[in-house]
Amino acid sequence: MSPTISIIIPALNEAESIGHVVSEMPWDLIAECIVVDNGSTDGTGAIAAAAGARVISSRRGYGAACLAGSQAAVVGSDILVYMDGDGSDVIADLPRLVGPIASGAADFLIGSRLRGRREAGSMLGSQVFAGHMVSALLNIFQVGARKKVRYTDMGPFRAIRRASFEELRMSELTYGWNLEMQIKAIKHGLRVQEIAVDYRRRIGGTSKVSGDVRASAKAAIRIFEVLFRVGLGGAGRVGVDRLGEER
Ligand SMILES: Nc1nc2c(ncn2[C@@H]2O[C@H](COP(=O)(O)OP(=O)(O)O)[C@@H](O)[C@H]2O)c(=O)[nH]1
Ligand SMILES: [Mg+2]
Repeated sequence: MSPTISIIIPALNEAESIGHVVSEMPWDLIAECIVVDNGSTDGTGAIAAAAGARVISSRRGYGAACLAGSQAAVVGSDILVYMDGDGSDVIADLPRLVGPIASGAADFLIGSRLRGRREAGSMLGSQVFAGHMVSALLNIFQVGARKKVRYTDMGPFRAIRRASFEELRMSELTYGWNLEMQIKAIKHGLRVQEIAVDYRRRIGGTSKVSGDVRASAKAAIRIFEVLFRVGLGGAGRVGVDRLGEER
């Protein structure tokens, strides 16, 4: 029996791309496409709905949007898939991303843009560097572990078994969300696989993170914070004090 898949797309002011992203959905493979819009001022939500998505809203923040989308997934959905709303991720990679979960071979699949083909200008040098640095640090955290998980990226296009997702008790509401999931996946002993995915430049609009020096610095700080806080143990209280404001 084929699994039930929910696609979750956080989208903030992505009017130029969201219609295209939603209309490209392989509807025969998925149960639903949830677009989480928390404060767009450009009609992103209406465009997404017209293209066939279920649109919901959430608190502000990338992680908050991902969490709200996960909680809104239909009852009976087995696999949660996350991707961005700016057209950078390539939906043709979906079957490779969910296949190992569907077959029972893995619990969490992450698409690595570093292993895949990247359109020129789609990722900044600093993002590539951050991926390498985080993976090096996570290797150090895993010294002595019997089976190591090797990540090369913190990419947004990823799939997780819903039961495993619930076990992780995700709570980071900012851009640290992706890394929190990766670290907790290691800590909970999930069967993790990384596959190569392609990555394109955003279709239009502006980046909320990598295109802006201040936002990038904030995201980098969040990522380090998550790396040390979740990586070194205190996973229980993650995020409670940062509801609301941050991305
Ligand atoms: N709902 C929601 N989506 C967000 C927020 N911040 C970013 N996003 C979305 O998250 C995705 C990644 O953001 P993007 O600006 O492309 O980051 P970059 O790819 O790292 O430059 C895009 O689909 C954004 O629209 C937010 O605060 N709320
Ligand atoms: Mg982007």
